[in-house]
Amino acid sequence: MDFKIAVIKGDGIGHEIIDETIKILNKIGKKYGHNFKYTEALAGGAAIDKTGTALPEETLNICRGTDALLFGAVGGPKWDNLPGRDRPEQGLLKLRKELGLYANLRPAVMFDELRRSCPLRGDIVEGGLDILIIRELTGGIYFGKKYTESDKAEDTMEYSRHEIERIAHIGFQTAQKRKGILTSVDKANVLETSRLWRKTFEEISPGYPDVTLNHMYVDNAAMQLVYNPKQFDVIATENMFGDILSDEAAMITGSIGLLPSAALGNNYGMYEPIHGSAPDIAGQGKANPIAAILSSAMMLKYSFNLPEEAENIENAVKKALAKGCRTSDIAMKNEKVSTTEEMGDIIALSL
Ligand code: GGG
Repeated sequence: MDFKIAVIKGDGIGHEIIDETIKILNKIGKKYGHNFKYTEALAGGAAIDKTGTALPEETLNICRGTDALLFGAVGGPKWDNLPGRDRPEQGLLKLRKELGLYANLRPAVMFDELRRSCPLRGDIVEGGLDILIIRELTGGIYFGKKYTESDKAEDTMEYSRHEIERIAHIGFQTAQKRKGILTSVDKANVLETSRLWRKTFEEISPGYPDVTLNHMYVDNAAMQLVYNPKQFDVIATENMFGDILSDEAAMITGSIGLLPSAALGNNYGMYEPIHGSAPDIAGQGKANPIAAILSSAMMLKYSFNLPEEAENIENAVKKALAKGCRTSDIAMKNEKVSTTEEMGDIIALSL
């Protein structure tokens, strides 16, 4: 089959990790007889440099003409203080909004292959870890009204019932397919938006009698993720809380370089690692391509309905880890460190 994929490498390590991901997709295409046709587009800092804006109209047109979007990462100090210009991150936010990608699935899975050697928590998380964080992606404080003057700045958190309802349904339906436990994370003891969030989840809950709904304040959830991560199965939360909690969950599984994501709307999907552009290691072959490669597996599953091909990629990642391949973020002290390209090669050989 033929599939059209928009590719935005973005900034920093975005290039290296997406190059490895395309290597894997091409091999999968060959193996299963699919033709993946890529069209590159610009967003973020690279787009600011070339066009003056973080999300050129042409990029949106390219995405709209494709079946799915593979995204690397955006941002970097070079674009931090450009007066009167977009920041690179605004390009990513606008892209999600324009394409209607409101549901962000962020699985945090600890690989058995890393459990014993994980630099952080592998030793204490017995029996593995498999959490799915669902982050609302097109509302909240990232999209509310903003205001800045020299000595004052404001960001506004806004949510409509409709925005909460649609993400709540995704949360309940996802929990139904897993263990039937949904934890809704908010800050309802302080925020009005969180009170509406909690009320809406409560109202929807009777429609899903097979799902147990729990509520947790975000500060407690941050603590519980470190203290006892295995109590969670599906977490549904608003935009900023989900951004923060998924980075935290990533470190419990070993590295932020391992976590993929799918940003889904009603008829389009964008797939990106949850990590940013890591300008400090860009261009040095140090980035871990696994998060991006696993994001492409999510693309095969959710946008192209190719579950077998997706599983092939997931298994190849596990095999590469079982063979001892480690980029620097997941290597123990005396372990050999592989480059981004070497990790991509070993995964490709394991397909
Ligand atoms: N691949 C994710 C990425 O580039 N992250 C940088 C960023 O803009 N993060 C903000 C967000 O995800 O909302």
